[in-house]
Amino acid sequence: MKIILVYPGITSLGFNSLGIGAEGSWINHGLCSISACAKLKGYEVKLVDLRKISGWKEFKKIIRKENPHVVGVTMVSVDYDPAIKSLSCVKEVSKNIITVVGGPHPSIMPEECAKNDNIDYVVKGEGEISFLELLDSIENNVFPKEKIILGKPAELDNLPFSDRDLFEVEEQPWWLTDKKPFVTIIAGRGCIYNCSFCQPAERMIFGRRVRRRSVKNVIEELKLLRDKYKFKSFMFHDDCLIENPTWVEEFLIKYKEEGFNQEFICQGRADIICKRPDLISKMKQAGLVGIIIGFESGNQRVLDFLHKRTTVEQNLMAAEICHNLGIKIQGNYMLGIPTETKEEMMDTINMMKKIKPEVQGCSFYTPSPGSELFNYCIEKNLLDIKSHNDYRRDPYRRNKIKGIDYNFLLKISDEINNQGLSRTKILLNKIIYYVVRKNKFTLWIIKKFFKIKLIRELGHLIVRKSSS
Ligand code: B12
Repeated sequence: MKIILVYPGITSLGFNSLGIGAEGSWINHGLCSISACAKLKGYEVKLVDLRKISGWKEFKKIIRKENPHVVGVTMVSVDYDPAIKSLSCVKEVSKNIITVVGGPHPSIMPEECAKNDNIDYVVKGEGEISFLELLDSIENNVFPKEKIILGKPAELDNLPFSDRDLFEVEEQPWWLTDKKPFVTIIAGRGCIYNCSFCQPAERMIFGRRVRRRSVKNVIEELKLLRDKYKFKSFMFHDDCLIENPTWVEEFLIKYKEEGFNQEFICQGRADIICKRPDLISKMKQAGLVGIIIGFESGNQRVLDFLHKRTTVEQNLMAAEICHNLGIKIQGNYMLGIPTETKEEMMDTINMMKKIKPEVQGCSFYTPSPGSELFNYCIEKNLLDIKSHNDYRRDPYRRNKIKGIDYNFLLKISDEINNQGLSRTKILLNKIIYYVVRKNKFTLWIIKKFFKIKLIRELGHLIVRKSSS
């Protein structure tokens, strides 16, 4: 039986964007994992990466040529529109192809997906076991009556490693390292924290119990990646790798024992860094070069409103610890949070000026389906999002939250985003936003003729100015 998986992540960069910066080159571990399981069971699996093709005409041509039995589409809320379009194209080619959706958005909003006639099945939650069971029954001509299928949580160490060959792309280094080859890895599922801008989305996907692979299992995958890709740097995709210091300490010992000295990056929290500077120092000795920290706000009332459970003092101290250890920081923070005043926003700007992260992760708060704060915005009638497309992080989309002065946000964020940039780079930034990203033809010329240099720069500048 032939299965086509679809990666629809073109909301920002569009078709023909494979290889452009991080966004054009990241792989999707959810698809890689279900692909590895399906291949292990003997199914033929191929990927259609929308970033690789020229448009819907080509998409339909591929589906027609491949003539799969099943098409499986992943989606986060931002990619809902291209994901749904791909499903209608599949059904236009043949109504007999069984379509299945899974991933964060279908896990959070299964009913919305189930209403769509072009979708036959919605997998809510983890896909490895349930998607395989569904494929087996389809192969035996048994079609489950229920459209929404509950995913069963997998025993992580029993899963095959991600099928990275599915994606025909070389992952590009995240901004905190430039060492190539670069790979990404994920050591666990879920997050123990309750930040209102994120949770309970992850519990809806992965269940209440946060799980982590054994150190042995992660090291085995890294050994394989070392043999196969000779990677020089890697990134842990986990929401907060350091939430389990015991695991990290065991990992560091084994990492060194197995002869690894490659650079790595992970996400962390200010409070843990302050509590365990010794751990961060050990991580640095093993290869940690950069850490992504969600500082979120420089105002304590706002931090408490977000249920972040950190303090402004911890934010400043954590940054100092990292700077002193020579670890680069990507400082993520948000502006335009519901209830936030202009003075409170300025507290954040002033905090970020003190923190001086190597990479500015400035976001204009975007309500994300599945989060407590999203529900709050609905309850209070604050949501100004008009279509799924508006969940994208394009800062020129200003209809996120009602009553926010987005011109003010742009002005104050520019103050730090442009800090340290030459006039030419600031100008380039403006050109990219006002012309290039609005004009597909210019983007095409850049992709075609300046592939390596400008595109890396383009990716970099996008991140420095993007909002969530
Ligand atoms: C790493 C990561 C990123 C990376 C890379 C993303 C990528 N494409 O690989 C970066 C930092 C760039 C990123 C960006 C964004 N991210 Co992000 N990210 C994550 C994170 C931390 C891990 C993703 C991961 O690899 N998970 C592990 C895999 C195994 O899980 P999975 O993908 O969910 O797949 C499983 C199931 O969902 C299911 N499944 C998935 N696909 C399919 C398909 C089928 C057919 C089936 C049957 C099953 C199935 O089976 C899989 C295996 O069990 C998650 C949180 C988390 N812990 O998962 C957030 C998360 C996915 N991100 C999120 C968001 C909001 C974003 C952004 C929109 C942020 C922004 N505004 O810029 C962008 C969107 C970019 C994009 N188009 O993908 C949200 C999505 C919520 C939502 N409502 O959709 C999450 C859930 C975090 C959160 N709780 O808010 N992200």
